[in-house]
Amino acid sequence: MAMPFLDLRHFLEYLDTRGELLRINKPVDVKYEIAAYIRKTCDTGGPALLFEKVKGFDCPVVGGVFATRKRVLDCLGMSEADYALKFHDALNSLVSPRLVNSAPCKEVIYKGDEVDLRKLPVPIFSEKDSGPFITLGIVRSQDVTTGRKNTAIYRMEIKGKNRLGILSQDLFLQLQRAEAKNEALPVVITIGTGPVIPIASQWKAPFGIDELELAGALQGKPVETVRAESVDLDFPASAEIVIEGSVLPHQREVEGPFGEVSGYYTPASPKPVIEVVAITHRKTPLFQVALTGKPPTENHFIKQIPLEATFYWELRNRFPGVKAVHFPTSGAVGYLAIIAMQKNHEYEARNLIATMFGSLRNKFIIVVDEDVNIRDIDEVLWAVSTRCRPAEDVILFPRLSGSALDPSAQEPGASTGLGIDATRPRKEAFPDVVRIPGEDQVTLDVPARGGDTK
Ligand SMILES: Cc1cc2nc3c(=O)[nH]c(=O)nc-3n(C[C@H](O)[C@H](O)[C@H](O)COP(=O)(O)O)c2cc1C
Ligand SMILES: [Mn+2]
Repeated sequence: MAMPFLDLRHFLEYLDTRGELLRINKPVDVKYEIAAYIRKTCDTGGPALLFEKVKGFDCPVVGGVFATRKRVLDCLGMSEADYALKFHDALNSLVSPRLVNSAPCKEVIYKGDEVDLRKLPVPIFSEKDSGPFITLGIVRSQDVTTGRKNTAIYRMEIKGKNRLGILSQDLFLQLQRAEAKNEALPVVITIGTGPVIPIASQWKAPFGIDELELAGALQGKPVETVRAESVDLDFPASAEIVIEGSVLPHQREVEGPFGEVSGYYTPASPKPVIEVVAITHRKTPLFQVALTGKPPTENHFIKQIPLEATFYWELRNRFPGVKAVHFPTSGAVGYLAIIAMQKNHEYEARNLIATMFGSLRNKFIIVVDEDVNIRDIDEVLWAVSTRCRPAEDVILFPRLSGSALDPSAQEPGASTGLGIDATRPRKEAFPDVVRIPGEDQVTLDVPARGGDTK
């Protein structure tokens, strides 16, 4: 049985044995060149990329690890057939992290004046980005009032030797609570952790629930954490590189623009600032990056499996007929949800749509019957075209709170929900789908031609 990988290096070794790790020996530039390579591998379903020589830096860069949906499943030790149920079980039995005493990411320690973020090979990704961004930093923080921890990926712009800008969600709520007490918010940023951790961090867990507990459950083993050097926090011990510091209270500095997950730039705007007080790393660390931009990118594939699985779990609790959930990359993994369900009541698909309007993934929701393959957009559009009566089955819900990054939003973070019920009515007779007896048994064995070796 496939096992989840607990460490990035082991996963890279595994990819190597499968011909899915390309070592790039030619010196590459952090400005655009690394991103261009990852763009190519995302567009072609290509290998993970190890940039062995980065111009001006000692530290190699790894990117494209999550450039395909299949690799995300592989690092979890899961398959298309079992991931939804495995997440379902994990979400029902979270596993707390386990503190250990030491970790290789403490082999080299820089503190105070020795700290210099500019020594890290942080790429500049897209043409109009305002500077280098850490795109695969796992940010861990703790609420000052409840003591509850949070783990998520947030983009961070390098703003000097010890300053970072940050765009965040739950962490921003924690910051506001710290600011109410005029306190800074300590954070630890880890780069190059075991691959299950970035995936688990995409669960939009209720505020106050630590996403590392899902990582532990998915791994079937607690995530090992170690104490930070300079702040009172623990963080994943598997990290390659660790950045410790605090979000400064009541300080905002302009951050951005940045080429985002929607496929468009988000404009510059004032954002919170992290002051870095320590950097630690392994003796020969790897700097891991993830491409963000027009779909499909790593950003989309990192989110896709955990979003589908966590929504499946949540929706199943209310609607036992839900069979599968898909967030296509064309919808930037969040703006378009397709759900297959077996209705137990005539209008249940509409209740399901109403529930989705209540989530943050509420822009376009298509509900189809369980006979439709929701991973096949053509089949979904066939169901919409033939099973939906627009006047009755299309539901608009204006002025919802939604994605902060949707370029079409009338105001930032505002959304109009559109639900399409493309399920057949239960009570009325609906024509049968055309089928030919024996169609599944036919195989077309095209005779091999001369010269073909396969
Ligand atoms: C590569 C990558 C980059 C991301 N960058 C950001 C970001 O800059 N800001 C943000 O709020 N969310 C970002 N996300 C999404 C969050 O990590 C995700 O929504 C997470 O569930 C938020 O956790 P939270 O609810 O604890 O804040 C990113 C996701 C990925 C995969
Ligand atoms: Mn959270």
